[in-house]
Amino acid sequence: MIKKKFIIDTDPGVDDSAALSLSLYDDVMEIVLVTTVSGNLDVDSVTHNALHILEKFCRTDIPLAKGATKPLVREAKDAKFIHQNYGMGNYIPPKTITNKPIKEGAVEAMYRTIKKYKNEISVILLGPHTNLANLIKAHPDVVHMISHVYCEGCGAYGNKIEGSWKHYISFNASSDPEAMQIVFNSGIPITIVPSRMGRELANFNEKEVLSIRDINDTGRWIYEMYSGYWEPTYQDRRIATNDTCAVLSARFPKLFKTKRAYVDVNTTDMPGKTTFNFNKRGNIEYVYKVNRKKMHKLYFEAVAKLNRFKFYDANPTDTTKKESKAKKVNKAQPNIDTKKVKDVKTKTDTKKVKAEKPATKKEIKPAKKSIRTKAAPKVAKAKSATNQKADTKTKNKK
Ligand SMILES: [Ca+2]
Repeated sequence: MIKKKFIIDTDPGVDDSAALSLSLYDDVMEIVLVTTVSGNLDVDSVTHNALHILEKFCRTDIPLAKGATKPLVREAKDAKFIHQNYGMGNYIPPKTITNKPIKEGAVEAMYRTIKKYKNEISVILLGPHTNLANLIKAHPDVVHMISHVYCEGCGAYGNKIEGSWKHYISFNASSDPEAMQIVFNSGIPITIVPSRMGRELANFNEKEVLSIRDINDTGRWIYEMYSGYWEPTYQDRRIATNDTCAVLSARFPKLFKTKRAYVDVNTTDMPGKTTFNFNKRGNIEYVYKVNRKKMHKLYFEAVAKLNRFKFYDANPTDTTKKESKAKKVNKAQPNIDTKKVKDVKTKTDTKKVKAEKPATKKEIKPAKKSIRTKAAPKVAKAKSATNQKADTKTKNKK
């Protein structure tokens, strides 16, 4: 099967970490480059996290280039209040890793790679758009060489908070609106997965998160990250899957329904506010609907595929006991057992969840298709030491 080539630009980030890991052994996606950008944490921290993920999943063959240390014209801000101090929820990445970034910076590495695979590469932006904007500024010809851009953030209809509708300004948009404006006006075909998709239409509830934990060690790792990443402003416990949806929109476009638009990004009085002008000739595919059941099934299958990787010495779930009986596989040359993928239950096993010791509050801390057009005409996220802090900051942000 011929794979489609992708560059993933990211700032891990809980959701970024899950999204990146699920793309590493996909049958269709070939990740040719990972670039990092200042966003959820400073660029050194997110680079460390991304390198750790590639190392953990035996994909140090994928080059990683470090990108922008700050937005185009603004000071960098972070989202530790939801992604936690190390950016990976309740999971603490090791201090020491052996994987290293390449010497080239993100802009030059992207340009070289995109030129090498002219019109074959799609770029998935999971953080602020700084790197791609810098690339377009430095090498304007690149806009004719990129097949497609998939990104997460923004919203066309605002956000309902505490009973009233407010303009929705997502973290990625407000962090570097000038960069986002350059990308959206570039004429490159773009798919936008609005934040509402991951939060309200394709989110995981608490029971589903527990089911992810029980798939395998990778699921337990994702659970540990998620357990420090409950979405604020909602009364129930839910995990937003924004970045994962952005990757899935590239991998499984039929899962989502889109409509075309032009979009303008405010860079003055409400930085990051996006205004959509729905128009059949627009260069933006705005994602407004998802097949939630199928999306969750594909997610579970992708996690199950990563069952050769160990994050923990012991696993408390029955699932792991079964896995321990599985044949040992050389970690350096991971072998995907597709049979096992089929065996994995993709729906919540209610009996099993009930049979296990229920997670205590302490365990699950809430603390925490396209056309190329000419340039478009004019037309937040993540919990810290306490819930209160997170909620307050979030409200202030919105
Ligand atoms: Ca991100």
